[in-house]
Amino acid sequence: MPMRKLMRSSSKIVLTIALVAGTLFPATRLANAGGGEIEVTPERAAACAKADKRYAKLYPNAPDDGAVIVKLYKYNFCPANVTVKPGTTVRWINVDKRTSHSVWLKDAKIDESERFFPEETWEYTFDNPGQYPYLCGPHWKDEGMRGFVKVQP
Ligand SMILES: [Cu+2]
Repeated sequence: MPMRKLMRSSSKIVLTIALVAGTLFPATRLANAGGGEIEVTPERAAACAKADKRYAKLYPNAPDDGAVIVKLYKYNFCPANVTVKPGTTVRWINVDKRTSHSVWLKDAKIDESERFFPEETWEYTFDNPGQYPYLCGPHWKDEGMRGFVKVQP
């Protein structure tokens, strides 16, 4: 086979492999392949800045009971990545206006939460060190709504 043709066909093979890999492992998954952390795009960071403002407005006098707060807003977990000590409760608060969400610690084989509506919460206490990627049941596939909890050793 002439070199040119060989090069062309091997680049086709590379493309095919990339396409297959893209099908098997969606982009978000590939982006997480390293440490499991969620990639925060500028768009998601901007949405989370709004989520913080909304949270502050909704709960101006929220007591600090040691729980780590993750807001759910416009198909984002805010912040998407949290690192906590063992025994920490993470409390997810829906600060959206209409949309209900869930928290699904699928890889840890923990049942998906009920769908919770704006200004409702769900929480979980992480006793064991490890990495806990999680999803929003209704929105992880199409909206890439995913989060990540790292529990320190
Ligand atoms: Cu959701």
